[in-house]
Amino acid sequence: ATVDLEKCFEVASNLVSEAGRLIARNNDNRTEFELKSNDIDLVTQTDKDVEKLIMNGIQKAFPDHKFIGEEESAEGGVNKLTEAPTWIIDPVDGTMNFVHAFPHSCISVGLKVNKVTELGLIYNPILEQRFTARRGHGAFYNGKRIQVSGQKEIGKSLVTSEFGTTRDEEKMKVVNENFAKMAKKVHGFRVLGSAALNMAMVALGAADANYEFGIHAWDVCAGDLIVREAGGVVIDPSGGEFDIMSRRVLAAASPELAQDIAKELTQFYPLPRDD
Ligand code: LIP
Repeated sequence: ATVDLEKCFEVASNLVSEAGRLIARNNDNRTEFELKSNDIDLVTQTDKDVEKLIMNGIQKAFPDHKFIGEEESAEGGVNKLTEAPTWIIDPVDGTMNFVHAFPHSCISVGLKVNKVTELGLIYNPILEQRFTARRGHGAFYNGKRIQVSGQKEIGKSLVTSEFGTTRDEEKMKVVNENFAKMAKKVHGFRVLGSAALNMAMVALGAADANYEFGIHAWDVCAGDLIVREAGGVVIDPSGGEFDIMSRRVLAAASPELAQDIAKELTQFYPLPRDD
């Protein structure tokens, strides 16, 4: 069956707006959280409520579509990506920020059909920042077309990354090593607490690159398309092809910058993969 992408985008757009209102309403119980894999990997009732809202809404409109969702996966859901239309959802990316009222969290929704990402939405309901893209139709910020900076030189670049959601010693060693390397090379370095919004900042031209080891498919599915539709590149941090299930990502404003950063980075291969 053919997929009505126009309708998919409209349904997702409305659901993301509704989810944004839910996040605003849940501001009162924001600080109540549970732990997932460890003491800095958090989940709130809002994460669960938003995921349910979006999944139920999509299921109603498209009963045969499949899902890969952050909270569903935490409860033992299956992550196998097939050819079927599959929605990849992070209900609240930047949960730590949300819990602390640091106004930099978002809902991230991507749709893959035949394993190709067709649409992506990233919405920060607190600052009302909405990033969207449809494959072949460009990337938009609050309805206005956006473009990456095009920056090629690492020394002139503002780069983002994250500490991640684990204190695993081996992982932290690599994170710190890379932070130190970047500090010596880049113009500026930022850690803002949301993998999806980091990608959105590259698409917007506000950051020149973002890399992270340990991300999940739902953190970067929408961001990958939005960056590419804004004229940027998304690759594996080793310099090879991006693999959405590998838990590794490097987005940049130009292929030259992407390869330069890849060469600098100490590599880390998180286990297990998402699939
Ligand atoms: C997290 C991001 C965090 C990043 C992690 C993870 P969550 O998402 O916001 O900045 O380092 O890789 O993806 O758990 O808040 O949805």
